[in-house]
Amino acid sequence: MSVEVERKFVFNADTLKTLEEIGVCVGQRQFRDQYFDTPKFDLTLRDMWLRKRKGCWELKCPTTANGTEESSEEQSEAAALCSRYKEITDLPEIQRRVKEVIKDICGDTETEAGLPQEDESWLNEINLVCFADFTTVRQSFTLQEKGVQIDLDQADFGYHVGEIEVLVPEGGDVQSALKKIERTAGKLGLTGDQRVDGKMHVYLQRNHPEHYAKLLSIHVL
Ligand code: V4E
Repeated sequence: MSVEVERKFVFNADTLKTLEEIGVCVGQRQFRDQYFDTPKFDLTLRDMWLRKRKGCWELKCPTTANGTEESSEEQSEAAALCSRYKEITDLPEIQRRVKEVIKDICGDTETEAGLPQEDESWLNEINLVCFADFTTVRQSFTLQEKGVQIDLDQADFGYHVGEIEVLVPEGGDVQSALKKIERTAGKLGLTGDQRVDGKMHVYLQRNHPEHYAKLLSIHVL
């Protein structure tokens, strides 16, 4: 399991030019994301994001879900511009965590263990439905700074956003990841001191405005 530390940014033709000068384009790909939740949005209200991308399941959960306090360094200005999520890709572990939440709400449910990734029967069993479905064209870059990836995303619903991302093994050095991100932002000439909305912010705002408002009010978004 790893922790994804990332900072989103607004990009334009100048950012792309800078990136092409200081980085290496490592490819362009297109993928479809389908996000799932209960009809009452029990997962996303807990900041848990379950999705299927390219046939694989992924769950993003807050890193402080177990109540761990963050150090003052981790609450710095640079950190405030970044998000941190645990990324879980092991399907049985994803099912276990999702069921843990659902169980608290609807009581115990039984699902078949060891289902293949393509089998979606577990979704029906615990009443998960798709609430977001969109496709992204992503151009990825690396810089000399080790372990930093920069993605420029164009979503099919008319929103584009960049992200600087560093993956940290769980329990690893988040501080150093934040510093790498800050240095990279400097090289790209990013000046903003406000968090930039991700694709899901804009998707929910347009397609599920009430839920979006609720997530804002409880500070999930
Ligand atoms: C964690 C999260 C969501 C799930 C999607 O995460 P995101 O990083 O936006 O996905 P993507 O496709 O852009 O990047 P990849 O996963 O390929 O690296 S949707 C909302 N959140 C929470 C969240 C937040 N509170 N603030 C910011 C800036 N981003 C995400």
